[in-house]
Amino acid sequence: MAKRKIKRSWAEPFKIKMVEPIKMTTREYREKCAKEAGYNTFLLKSEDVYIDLLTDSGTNAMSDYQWAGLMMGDEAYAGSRNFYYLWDNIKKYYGMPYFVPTHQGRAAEHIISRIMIKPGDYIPGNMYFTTTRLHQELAGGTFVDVIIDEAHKPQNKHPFKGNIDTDKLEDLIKKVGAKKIPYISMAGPVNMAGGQPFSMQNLKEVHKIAKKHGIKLWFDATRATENAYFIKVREKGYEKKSIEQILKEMCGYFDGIWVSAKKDLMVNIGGFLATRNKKVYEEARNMVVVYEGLHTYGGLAGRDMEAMARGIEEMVKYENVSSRVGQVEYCGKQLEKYGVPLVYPFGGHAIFLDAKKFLPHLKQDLFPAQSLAAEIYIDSGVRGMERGIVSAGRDPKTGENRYPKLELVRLTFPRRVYTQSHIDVAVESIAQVYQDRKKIKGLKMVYEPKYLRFFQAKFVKL
Ligand code: P61
Repeated sequence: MAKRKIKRSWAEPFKIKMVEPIKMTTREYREKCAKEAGYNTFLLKSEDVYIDLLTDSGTNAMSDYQWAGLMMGDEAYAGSRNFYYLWDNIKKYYGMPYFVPTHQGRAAEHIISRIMIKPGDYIPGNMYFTTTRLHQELAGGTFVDVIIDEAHKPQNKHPFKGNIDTDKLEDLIKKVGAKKIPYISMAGPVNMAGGQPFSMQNLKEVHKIAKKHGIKLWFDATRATENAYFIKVREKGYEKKSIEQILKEMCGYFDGIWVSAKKDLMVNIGGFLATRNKKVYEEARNMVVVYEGLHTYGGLAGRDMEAMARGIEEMVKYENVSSRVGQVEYCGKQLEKYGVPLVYPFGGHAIFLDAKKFLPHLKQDLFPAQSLAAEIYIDSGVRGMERGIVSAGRDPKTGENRYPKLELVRLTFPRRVYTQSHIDVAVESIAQVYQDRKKIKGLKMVYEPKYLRFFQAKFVKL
């Protein structure tokens, strides 16, 4: 008998020690919940959600090592032991000498934007992120998207769709002058583009341009280990390097970083900024006492900083990143079998449904992605998030709606939380909604808050 090639599967590098029961609900019940929430998945009660793929932010399962660390919290107002341990790990793994803790990522964005940006400045970046851009705008700056065109095309399979288009960057510098650009803002992987990474090659080119013009380069390193993973598996010359080495090399090109620790670090709360620039550090260290708390806790408890420090040690482990990205890929491959339109390549933290292609009969003003996220919830209790016209908000100068090219629903995977069967259930639900897509008629917005409207906007069905 001829020998068959036997498939060798991978599995998660952990086992489950404690479980959290989740509520099973009926379609009728979920219809009522969705209506009450104004068809906004951010306004649903979590207990009415079955499988929560809203975000991977603060929703991760901590390890026993992290939980044990919570008991080691040094809750002194000043000089907590946990702060120094976290600082040591930030130096060791991100290679930045100075650090300021904050309660979460946007607090670090606030402080950096206030320090670096003057009214009238321009901040080029590889696609906007909601909170990042808002803080840049509130500081008087204008964000300019300089990501490569491929990032705006869901079907394009470029392996590094998070790359900056260096021609676009040079053009902006020529147009407004280097003095009006306080820093280039680079995120990796790019959340709104579908979790798409930048390459080390691109980073080196951007760094060269920044240096030539005397412009600073800052990194949104919120999911940096996923970017490092993609460099390892997709970029020539990095196959044999560890996540730890690649992360260090990436950070080496930046003047500073900001991080929402609620992602890579696998904690429920936390953030920080870190830099090699002493002057920026001193300003940030001073500003944090106004908005967050003393510079040795920045709005966090000592125990939170301990869990972050331990999370850093876990996040760089290859099997932790590869199993996470592997789970995302598994979901994408299953959805593909049903012909569901997706963003390619599959991202690091989430699968993105292409709502424009999913619901071609709905114009963008009828909020296709918002409608789709609501329908998926109603079908099965699976919660995703709109990433389209609602998230893009209005232009602060004209007050007009922005019409992003990408109109997406994000299904995001909390780290170490859901099993393959949960994914199968989510996939089957989305396949069902896809089959019944013609029944979806769109939504009308009836309440719109001023800032980050997607969090609290309300809709009614048409
Ligand atoms: C998320 F719908 N992300 O992806 P904070 N940078 C980056 C992030 O992904 C990020 C922050 C900075 C969230 C939470 C969230 O429009 C939204 O700790 C790349 O959340 O303050 C957060 O970090 C901010 C969801 C944020 C959203 C904004 O789910």
